[in-house]
Amino acid sequence: MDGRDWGLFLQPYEQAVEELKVKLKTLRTELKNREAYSPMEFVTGRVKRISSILEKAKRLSVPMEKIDTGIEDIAGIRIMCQFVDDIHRVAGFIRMRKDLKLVYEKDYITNFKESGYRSYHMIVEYPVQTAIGQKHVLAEIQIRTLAMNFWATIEHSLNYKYKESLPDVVRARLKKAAEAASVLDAEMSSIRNEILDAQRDFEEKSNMFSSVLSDIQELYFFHRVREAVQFQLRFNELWEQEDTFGIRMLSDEIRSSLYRAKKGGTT
Ligand code: 0O2
Ligand code: 0O2
Repeated sequence: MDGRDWGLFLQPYEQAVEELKVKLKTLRTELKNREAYSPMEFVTGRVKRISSILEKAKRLSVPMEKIDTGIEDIAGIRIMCQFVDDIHRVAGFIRMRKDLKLVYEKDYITNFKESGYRSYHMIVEYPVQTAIGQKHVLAEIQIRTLAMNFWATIEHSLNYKYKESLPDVVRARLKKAAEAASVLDAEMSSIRNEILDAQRDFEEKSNMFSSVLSDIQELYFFHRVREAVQFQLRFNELWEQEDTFGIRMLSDEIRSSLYRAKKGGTT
């Protein structure tokens, strides 16, 4: 040990984690209010334990006086998302922020690790206001899906418990499990896209139907009663037959008729 006061050294990191957690949880709530769906499921954070800092410094040959620049994840934030696409949106929101500076990014989703580990990492520099002035600390923001988090949490605890004694066959099985989690993520994304497509389709149809009905109403307003009644009957018939294409054609016909009515022309 270098006789450092760890409490004082870690204080700005604790502050950074607390502040970033509040800010990112606020972003989550704001997105939920704005869009009824937040790309962030939940946010957690931690300051690295002293023993882990010392272990990592030794492994990366970082001298004690340089650990604040040599170890980038003393302050760590984790953001969990439902879908892989959400990860990229969240990364975009972080890049835009003016209260931190992006140092660099590591895409362990495209380039997953040998262990099977997948996550998106952003190393940021965050200014903390302390009693003796401003201090910039490094923080690592890990963004991952719930499936990636499920895998990483279990793998981390197994690795932590068994360290180097983890047999190769177990490592290989963990790697396979990571691939299964990735397949699950892809399947969930595809199901979601299908739902979104169906929703868009439904909304488009329902907008078209309402505009047809309001155009027919308008024809009455212009005293085109006979025409309006005929259009209404044709609409009812197509509706019964679930003939969306037919309704689309009818909609164009009603539009032209309404246009002529507005110009005061004849049918
Ligand atoms: P809410 O309103 O319940 O979401 P904290 O000390 O609470 O500021 P910290 O230290 O990161 O935050 O705590 P922790 O225990 O790691 O959990 C952080 C937040 O993530 C907590 O909510 C947990 O409820 C939530 N969380 C943890 N695991 C899961 C999970 O698997 N699914 C979901 N949906 N949420 C989870 P908060 O922050 O207390 O607020
Ligand atoms: P903690 O606090 O226990 O989570 P390194 O790859 O470690 O030599 P670097 O460049 O800092 O050095 O690492 P990296 O891989 O960019 O990010 C480090 C963090 O990512 C780790 O922190 C883990 O949280 C996570 N991580 C990276 N690889 C794996 C993996 O194979 N399995 C799991 N479960 N997590 C991983 P630490 O240091 O483990 O600290």
